[in-house]
Amino acid sequence: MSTDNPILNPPPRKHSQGDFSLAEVRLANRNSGICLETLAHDVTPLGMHYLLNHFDIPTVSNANDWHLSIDGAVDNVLDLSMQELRSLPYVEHAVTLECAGNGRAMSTSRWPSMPWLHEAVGTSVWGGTPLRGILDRAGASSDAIEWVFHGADKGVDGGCLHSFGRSLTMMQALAPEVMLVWNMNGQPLLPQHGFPLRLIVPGWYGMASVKWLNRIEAVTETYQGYQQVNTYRFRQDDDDPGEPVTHMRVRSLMVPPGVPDWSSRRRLVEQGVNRIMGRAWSGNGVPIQRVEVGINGVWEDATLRSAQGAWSWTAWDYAWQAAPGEYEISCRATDANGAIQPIDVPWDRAGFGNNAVQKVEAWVVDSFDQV
Ligand SMILES: Nc1nc2c(c(=O)[nH]1)N[C@H]1C(S)=C(S)[C@@H](COP(=O)(O)O)O[C@H]1N2
Ligand SMILES: [Mo]
Repeated sequence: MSTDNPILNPPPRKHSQGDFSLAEVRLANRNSGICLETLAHDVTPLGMHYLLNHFDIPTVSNANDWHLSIDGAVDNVLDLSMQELRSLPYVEHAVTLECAGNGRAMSTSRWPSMPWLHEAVGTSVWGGTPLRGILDRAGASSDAIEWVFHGADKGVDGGCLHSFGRSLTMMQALAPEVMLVWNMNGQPLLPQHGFPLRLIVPGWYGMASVKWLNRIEAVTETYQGYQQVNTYRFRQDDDDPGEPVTHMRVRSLMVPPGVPDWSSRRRLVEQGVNRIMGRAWSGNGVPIQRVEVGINGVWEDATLRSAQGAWSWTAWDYAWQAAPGEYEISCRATDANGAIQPIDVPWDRAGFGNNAVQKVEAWVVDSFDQV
């Protein structure tokens, strides 16, 4: 293989500022975010959940041809068809997923990757079977320390050709909320969300929830896959060994009030009471304790509505008495551990974990009857 192949011998990646590159726009067209107005739904409508696909979506025309193998350091190697999986105990849970790169494009110095603003989040009712039952059946050998989840999609990142794979420690994988799923909001998974089978790891950033899952492998040494060790680490700079990205950080988003200006997405609002609503969530099953709404930097408490379950976002709302003028509207959540969203973007080399507050620009007018 020639050494000047730019895919296998890529130049070092560089941060950028200002205008988005063609490569960023290309990624943004493949990986959609939610439309913020769908935050009004408890469950994100099917097809409107955000998407993050590193490589190509595998072509799977018949779920009945799919197999999941469970092998490596196990007592019983298993090879399960979708029919066999569907005969296992069925559970459904509403789970909020968020991409670890959500907010990346808000950094002044951007890592060349998917340029998310705020909308890489969604909540679905995932249906399938608890992972634990299957892992117990396979039985990890006494020297096994991790389970590796392999997806069917393959591609290159940082010069490394690999299929998408992630690992969990034995303990993390045995958590009762971790699921193997084939349904999303009562329908079969859509192709882009992992049809016919994926993992869902509630409370974690999305990268842990491996799609197009076809192999679970017990390993006796820590998994060194690209998506485990080369990326998904919080790092200050290139030399920082960093810390693995795991659970979601506390965050909130609002449905922007009023109506949008088509291209800038700034909001035009009619004076009077405007109910601002949104969602807040944190990771690792930690509940939301408080949400505040900031109107030109003056913070007031929003009212929390009940959460749909331990792993799903909490609804909140706030009655804004809007008088004519120009506004910046923000929302900020605090979780039960006291973690609060920062106002400014926290620095991370690859733009992971940016949970800085959302800011919406709005102009309030007397009445829409004038227009
Ligand atoms: N096989 C595979 N699984 C994957 C990915 C991927 O590219 N390939 N992307 C991960 C990332 S980074 C996220 S944020 C979630 C996104 O899930 P969604 O597209 O269903 O929202 O899937 C995760 N699972
Ligand atoms: Mo992600």
